[in-house]
Amino acid sequence: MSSQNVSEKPTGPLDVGRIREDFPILGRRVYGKPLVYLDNAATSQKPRQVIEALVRYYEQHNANIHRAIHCLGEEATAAYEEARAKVARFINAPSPECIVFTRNTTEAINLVAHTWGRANVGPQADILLTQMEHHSNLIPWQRLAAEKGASLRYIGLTNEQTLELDGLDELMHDRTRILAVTHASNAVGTINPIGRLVKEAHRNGTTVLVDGAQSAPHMPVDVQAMDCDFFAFSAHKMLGPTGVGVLYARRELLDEMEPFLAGGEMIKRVTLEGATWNDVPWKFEAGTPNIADVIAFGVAIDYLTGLGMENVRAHEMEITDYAMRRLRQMEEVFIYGPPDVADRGGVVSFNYPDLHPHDIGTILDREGVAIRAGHHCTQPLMRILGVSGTARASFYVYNTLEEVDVLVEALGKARAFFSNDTP
Ligand code: 7TS
Repeated sequence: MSSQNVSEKPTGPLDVGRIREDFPILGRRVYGKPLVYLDNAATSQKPRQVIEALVRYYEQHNANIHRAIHCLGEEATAAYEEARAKVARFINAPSPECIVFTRNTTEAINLVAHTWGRANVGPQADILLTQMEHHSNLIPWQRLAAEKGASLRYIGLTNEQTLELDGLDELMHDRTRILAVTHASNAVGTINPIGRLVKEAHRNGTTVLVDGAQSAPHMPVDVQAMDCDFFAFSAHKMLGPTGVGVLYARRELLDEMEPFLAGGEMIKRVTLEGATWNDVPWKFEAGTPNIADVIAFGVAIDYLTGLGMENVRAHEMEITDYAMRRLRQMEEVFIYGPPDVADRGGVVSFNYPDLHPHDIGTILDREGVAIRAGHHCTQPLMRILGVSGTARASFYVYNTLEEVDVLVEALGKARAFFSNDTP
C-alpha cells in the first residue's frame, strides 16, 4: 500500500480512498449502481495483495508441505509456517505452536468440543454459554451435552442485548467446566466484557473459549492479556480467503488434547498396531492443509497490521456512530444492541415495525447496497428479541460515511415503496 493520493475524503485515521483502490470488487456495479458492500460480518472483500498472493503461490511455489525434499516444497512449507507465526503475533499468542489452522471458526469450536470437551465434560458438568451465541458456538456444545449428559446453562441478556452479569455467581460454579462466549455479537453488535468473564471463570476453575469471529477482524486482540484458554476466528472475515480458520489454545491444553481428525501429517510413528502423535500444532492438522489460502491469509494479516488495528477500530466506531445517528433520525427504525458505540463492533442491526427484513434487503440490493437480513445464525437470540430476523449493515476498513448515506437513502425508498403498497 502506498499512502499518497487521497481520492476521497478520508474518514478517521484510515486513508479509506487509498484503501479502496486495493479492492478490485469495489469498482463493480450491481444493477447499474455502484456496489455498497455492507455485509462484512458475513465475509469481507479481499485486497489485490491477497488475491495476488494466491496466484503467486500457484504460479511459483505450489508443492505439498512438511514432506518434500525439493525446493518448492521447502518454499511452500516456509511460507505456510511463516503465516502461522504472523497469526501468532497478530493476536499476541506466546508462540506459533499455539496456533492450529482449521477450515473456519466453526471447525475450530468443533475441534475443542470433540477433543477437550469429550475428555473434560462429564454427566455432572455444566456448560455455560450466552443467549447471543452464533449457532457455531451453540450446537457443538448442545451435542456434547447430549452425549455426556451434561447441563447447558445460559447467561441472559439485558434490554440492550448486553450480558446480564448480575446473577453470574449462581450460573458459574466449580461444576462449570467451560464458558464458551462470543467476544462480539454478529447479530446485535455487543462487545462482551471478556476480561471480567475470564477472571470470574478461572476463579471457579472454568475453562474459557472465546469466539473471536467478529472481534479479531475489527479490533486489537491480545489473547495473553485476555487470558482466555481458547480463541477461534476465521480468515475470510478479515480480508483473507475462505477455507481458513484459526484455533488459538494454551500450549498445555493442546499438549494434553487428543487429535481431532486422524491420518497423514498428524502422526509421528505408525505401526500396524497403532500410532504416536505429532507435536502440536501439527497433531491437529491431519492431511494436506489449505496451503495457498493460509499463505494468502498471512498477507491479509500484513495488510491489517499495516493499517493498525487501533485505526481499524477507530474507523469502524466512527462509521457505526454515524450510521446509528442517521438511522435514529428515521422515524420508526429500531436499532438493537447497546446505544454507545464504545460497547459495540461495526454491526448495526435494525428493524422497521411493519417491514420484513428480507423485503428491506431485497430493495436495498436493487440500489446496489448489500446487507444481510434474517436470523444471522442466532435463532435463539431472535426468539428472545421477538422477531424472525433483523436487517444488518456491517462495516469494514473500506466503508465510507458516504456509503452510509446511500444506505439511509435506499432505506427511505424501501419504506416509501412499502407504504405506497398498503391501501
Ligand atoms: N461466530 C460468530 C460470532 C460469527 O459471526 C460467525 C459467522 C461464526 C462464528 C462462524 O464463522 P464461520 O467462518 O465458521 O462460518 N457469522 C456470519 C454472519 O454473521 N453472517 O454470515 C456468517
